[in-house]
Amino acid sequence: MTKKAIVFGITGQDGSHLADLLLSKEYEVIGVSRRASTDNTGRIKHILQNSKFLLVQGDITDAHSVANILKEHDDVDEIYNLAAQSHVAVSFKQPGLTWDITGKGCLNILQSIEDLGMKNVRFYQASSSEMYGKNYDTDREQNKFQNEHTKFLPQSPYAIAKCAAHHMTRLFREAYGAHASAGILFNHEGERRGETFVTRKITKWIGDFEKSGRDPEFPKLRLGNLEAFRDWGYAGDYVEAMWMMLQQDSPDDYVICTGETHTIREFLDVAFKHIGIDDWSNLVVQDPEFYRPAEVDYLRGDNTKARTKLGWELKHSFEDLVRKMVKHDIEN
Ligand code: NAP
Ligand code: F7E
Repeated sequence: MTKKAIVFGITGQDGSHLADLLLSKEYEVIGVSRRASTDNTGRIKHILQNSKFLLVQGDITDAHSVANILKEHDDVDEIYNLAAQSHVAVSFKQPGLTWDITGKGCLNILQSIEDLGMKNVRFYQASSSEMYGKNYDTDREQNKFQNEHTKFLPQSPYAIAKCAAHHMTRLFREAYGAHASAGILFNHEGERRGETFVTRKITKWIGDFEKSGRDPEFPKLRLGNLEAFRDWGYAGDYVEAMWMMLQQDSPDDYVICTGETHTIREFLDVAFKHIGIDDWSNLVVQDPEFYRPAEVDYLRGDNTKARTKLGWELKHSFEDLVRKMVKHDIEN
């Protein structure tokens, strides 16, 4: 029988990749997008005419809006909550909005599921490695890592809102028996990544610089802290893990990551090498505007549980990811 899924956050990076995956598995997909004064469907243009895809308008900060959508589609099998104000730096400037969307939005969906008695539906919450903030564990060789047992010590309004949503998901699982899982995803990137996240900001700049014919007058690339470590994977690989979590008999939480970590400086090295530049120091300016009031210095996940319990596999290496993004931004 055809399965049906609702995806909140359909217009985002992950929403668009997840929709592609679900449609390839013959799902009917109901994508929820909020009203915007300009077109926000750029990432899903290629599926708008698909007869198995339906775009509906809704906003997760509005409990009525969420309930109306769920009432109308109360026969769905799976609900994915990927909607968020997902930019960490923005969350320091707009903490209230971030709380309403990234924190309370999740509650609005979970409570609607419960109120409508949708006992058979499976729910996915997009949790984040940002929840670990300053914290990590260490292995026998004193290497730092985070896994499902590492305690959260969030460092931004975004991360605190994600912690609230994460615990709400766990609570609905324990209190009401909801089939509610959370993926604690480490940074994942790709050609569809928003242009103000650091990886895409770099690869987009390189693409534009190449298109300028390496014009010496081309404005320099302005970045903040280059020393933070991130565990970067490819978004297309990560949405498969989301789907796998909802195919399990029991709901649970899983860390999704590569297990490798690199600094922003290392990302710059690999990205610039791709266009034959070994020394990028005269092309990049460190600008205080892009430093955050509080930073997350080190993220490196341990994906053992996802690999062993879900059978999830990583398909793209760090080098593949950077190459793919640079190539895309040069060619498009
Ligand atoms: P993204 O590109 O920023 O997409 C966020 C989506 O949420 C967009 O579709 C956005 O719509 C939608 N949205 C924002 N506010 C909304 C509201 N009030 N009501 C309904 N929809 C709303 O984020 P992403 O990278 O795809 O990430 C997907 C999810 O995973 C997010 O929850 C993010 O916090 C989380 N996450 C991401 C990463 C990562 O590295 N990418 C890692 C861990 C967790 P508009 O297009 O209209 O703005
Ligand atoms: O920053 C540094 C910045 O904004 C990464 C979101 O998807 O992943 C993402 O959050 C690092 C930070 O991602 C610039 O200080 C330097 O140390 O690309 P980012 P993020 O904050 O790690 C997690 C897992 C999520 O859940 C989030 O939704 O790069 N950095 N210079 C900069 N960052 C930005 N954005 N811009 C700069 O110019």
